[in-house]
Amino acid sequence: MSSLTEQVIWDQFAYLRASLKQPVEVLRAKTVVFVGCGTSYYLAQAIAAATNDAGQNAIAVPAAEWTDRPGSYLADLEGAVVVGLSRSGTTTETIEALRVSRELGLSTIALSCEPDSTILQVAERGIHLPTDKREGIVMTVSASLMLLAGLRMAGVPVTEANIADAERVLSAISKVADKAVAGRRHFVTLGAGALYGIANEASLKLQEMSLSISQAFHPLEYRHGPISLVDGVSMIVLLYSSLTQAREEKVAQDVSAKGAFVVGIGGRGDVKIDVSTQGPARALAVLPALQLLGEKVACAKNLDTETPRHLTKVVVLN
Ligand code: F1P
Repeated sequence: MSSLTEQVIWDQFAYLRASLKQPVEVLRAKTVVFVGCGTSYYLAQAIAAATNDAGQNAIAVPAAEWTDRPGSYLADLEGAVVVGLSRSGTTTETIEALRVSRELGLSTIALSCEPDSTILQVAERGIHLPTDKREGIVMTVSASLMLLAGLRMAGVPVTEANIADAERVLSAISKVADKAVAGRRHFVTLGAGALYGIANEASLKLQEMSLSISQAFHPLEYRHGPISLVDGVSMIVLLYSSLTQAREEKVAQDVSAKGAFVVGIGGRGDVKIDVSTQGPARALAVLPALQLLGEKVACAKNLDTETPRHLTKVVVLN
């Protein structure tokens, strides 16, 4: 019997397809600043990279950092548009980041999965993305929804084919997850470009859902020190990019030779999951599978992801 968390992961595609019908504006400004917390910040990283790929200057900043020191991330604030991502729409730091942005005279947009949430009221413009009410503390379907909307705002054409690809990748990883997870206690996720934010999100899922020590890096960075941790209990998830696949496959060979079990998503590994989506939309094609991987590691450790340790659905600071 699968958990409610797993059922929500499997059932997310109807929500993704429905969201394709929602109008979104393609962002055009001197610079687009995506802000968020936790999962929403990592989605911001992926969306910002996709936005740059589409020819529009963009950065991703943790919400509290943008509130406290915007100048450390963008020297010239003039003409910037700030996009706040928040499933709940009530995360204190993200609300503050938008409020500060308005005080600075910047345009603001909010993405949220809660109707009429605070963030949608604070921002000048907002997009509500209806989500599965069964979703628990750990973000799954809402993360995919905000990523999809953000990619479309970047000007990335997300299609039914990409959503169907995400379903296939999810199904494929469900068939090999138990083999990949067995006996593994050290987890690493690697991704480049827009996939680096997804690697961070996958790592956060492993931390939140399965209480695993997990790290995320750019693939070619891994040899520069962190590789020292690889041994026979390492599982390394490599999110391949078509552009750099050959060099990434050499990283897979290096870590495999040191004892790691490599989950190759879009390329070579001890298990290889095919991905047909190319370009920045690949971030969406692989995200649901990575959500399930977190759930599978949690199951292997007999952990209930409906009650993740120390976490609440929203972080509200007083
Ligand atoms: C942000 C967040 C989540 C985290 C946990 C607490 O929420 O930090 O990323 O997984 O659920 O809240 P939100 O601003 O997107 O609602």
